[in-house]
Formats: sequence, structure tokens, C-alpha cells
Amino acid sequence: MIATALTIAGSDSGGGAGIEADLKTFTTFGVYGMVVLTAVTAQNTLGVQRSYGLPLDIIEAQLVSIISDMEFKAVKTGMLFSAQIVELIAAKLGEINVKNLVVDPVMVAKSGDSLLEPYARKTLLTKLLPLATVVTPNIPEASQLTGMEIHTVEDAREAAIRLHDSGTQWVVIKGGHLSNPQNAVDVVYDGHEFYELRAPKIQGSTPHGTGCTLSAAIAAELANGKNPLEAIKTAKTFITKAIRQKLNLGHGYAVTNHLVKL
Ligand code: PXL
Repeated sequence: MIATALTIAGSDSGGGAGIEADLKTFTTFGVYGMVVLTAVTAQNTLGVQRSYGLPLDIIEAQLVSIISDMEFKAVKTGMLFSAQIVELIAAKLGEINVKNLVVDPVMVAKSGDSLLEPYARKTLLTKLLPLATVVTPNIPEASQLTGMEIHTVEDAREAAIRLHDSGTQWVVIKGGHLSNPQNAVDVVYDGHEFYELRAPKIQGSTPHGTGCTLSAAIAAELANGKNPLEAIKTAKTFITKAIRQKLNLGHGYAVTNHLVKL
């Protein structure tokens, strides 16, 4: 039997982030991917030109189609666009008592364009995070969700404790934005212990699509039967390579290389 995973996310026409990044990452991990599309962005390496949230009924119909017929071993969520979409997804995933849910609390694109209505942050925290096995905020997202400023690894630990209080089992705070010149330090917390995952900081600017790719890799490894800590560690190794071998395909940002060999 092949491992299977579902991504609930938006489309990035440029293929660096969003559902395109998720499916490519699933494939690299040998996982068969399924999709519930929430939003469409017209996007390239220069930024997001347009963005459109799909009507609730077609989002619900996609979920019902998959849930009523197919098995998936893990789920990840990415761009959810609005509070109403977050509510819908949380209600449906709650009904089926979802297992192995990875929530990437996507808020803004690398270009600074908004991917989630500000009002929806609270819905994410109160409705979706309680269902999550793993949540993977970067520093600005963790800061928005907890209402605290995060500058140091100590701050990130405090934010991880607060996010764990929302009901999520594992918190991964991605340290790429911390002011540590040598290492990218991710803080991982399961409610009992802290783990710090370090990788030497890669020179040059970070490519587009790293967050989607990391969370998709964690979901893929959960689908492959790994425990959360193993899945998180393997995903970190993978994203480090995918950043190092980033691709220059347009006139703006480089994109994450989802096809690197593990
Ligand atoms: O990186 C977050 C993200 C998620 N989903 C879509 C995106 C982006 C970033 O641009 O476009 C569709």
C-alpha cells in the first residue's frame, strides 16, 4: 500500500509555494497526494498579482468527495484565505476526528502580500490548532498568534508554550527570522520537552515556498508512519537541502527546490 496525504491549501501559479509545493514534496517522499483547493493566486517570482478565495460550497464539496471515499494518513493545511474557510475546514476535520494534521498558519507571502484575513488568525488559533498534531509558524506568525514579540530563542520557547496551550500536540517555531547569524534554530516543543534543531544559516536570501515545503514534508513523513519528532527532523534536513539548491526561474525571488534527493 502506498502512503497517502491530503493538502488543503491555495494554488501558487508560480509553483514555488502552495498546493504545487505540497504535491511535489509529497511525491519526493513517495506519498500519493490529494487536494482540496481553497484559493487561487496569480503569482510569479515577483509577487502575488491577484488572489481569489473559492466559494465555501465548492471547498466543502471537495472535502466531502475525498472524505466519503478515500483514505489519507496525514493532512496539511496551508493558505486558508478567510475566517469562514478556516471554520469550515476545522468543522469538517473535527467531525472525522482527523489524525496527523499539520497546520502551517500561512498569513503573508514572501512578497508581503496577505494570504489570510487578519480576523481569521483568532479562528485559526481557537478552531484549527486544537485539532493539530503539529503547527509550524515562522516568527512573525508565532508573534501574531501569541501576541508577543519574539527576538530570541528564549522568546520562541515562551511562544511555543503558549501555542501548545491552544491544544496542538507539537509546536515547531521556525527560527529563520531570529537574529542569530550562525544557525537557523527551530524550537520544537511537545508540552514536556524542548528540542532545538540547528542548521548552519545558508548565505543569500531565503527562497519562496520554504514554509509550505517544510510542512508538506512533515505531513508526508507522518503519512509514511514516522512519529512527529522523526518527521520534523527529516523535514528539516530536507528543507535545508531544498534551500541550498534553490532555483532561479524568474526575475524575482528564487524558489525552493522540492525535487532534491533526501
Ligand atoms: O508561503 C505561503 C504560501 C502559501 N500558499 C500560497 C502561497 C504562499 C506564498 O506565497 O502563494 C498559495
